[in-house]
Amino acid sequence: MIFKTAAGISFVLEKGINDSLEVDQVAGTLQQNIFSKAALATGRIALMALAAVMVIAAVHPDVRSSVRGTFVKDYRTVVSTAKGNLAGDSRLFTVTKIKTRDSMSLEIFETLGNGQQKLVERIALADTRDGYFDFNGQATNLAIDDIDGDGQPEILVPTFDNNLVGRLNVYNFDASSKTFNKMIR
Ligand SMILES: [Ca+2]
Repeated sequence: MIFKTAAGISFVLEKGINDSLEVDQVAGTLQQNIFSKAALATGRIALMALAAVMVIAAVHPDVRSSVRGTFVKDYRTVVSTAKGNLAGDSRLFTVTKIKTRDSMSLEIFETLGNGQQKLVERIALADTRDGYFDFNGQATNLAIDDIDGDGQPEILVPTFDNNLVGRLNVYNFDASSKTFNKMIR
C-alpha cells in the first residue's frame, strides 16, 4: 500500500492499512524528520548571517577597527609570577608581572592569614616590552632573590626598552614606609 503525506512524501506500508497505530507511528517519524530538517535550515540561516557579519567586518574599515578594538582593549596578560618573603619576615608575597598592549607593571599581593591575596602595591614599569635575564643559568622574566645579601629578598624584573636594550629593574620592601622602592644600583 502506498501512502502520501501532506509534505508529498510517499512511503510503502507493508503490513496493511488496517493497522492504524502503525500508520500513526510511521507518520510521526516522518513528522520528526521534517522538523529536524527545519531545525537544520534555521541553523544554516544563523551561520549564513554570522558569515555575512564577518564579511562586512572584513570589508568595512570602521566595523573592522571596532571589532578589533573590542578584543584589544581588554588585553592584559600575566606573563610571570614569583613568591617570596619580601619583607624579610614570615609574610609571604606574590609578585605578578603584567603586560598590556602599551604598558608593563607589577602587582604585589600579600597572602593574609585566611589565605586571601591582598593587593599591596602596583608598580608601573618604565619599559613596555617584556624581558628575560640569565638567572642561575635559566632564562627568566621575573625572579626573587637576595642579591645584596642583607637577608631580605629583592624583586628582579628584566625589561626591554624600545631599542631592545635590556634593563634589570630591582625593587625591595622598605620597612619604614611599608612600600616597595626601586633600588639605585
Ligand atoms: Ca636584599
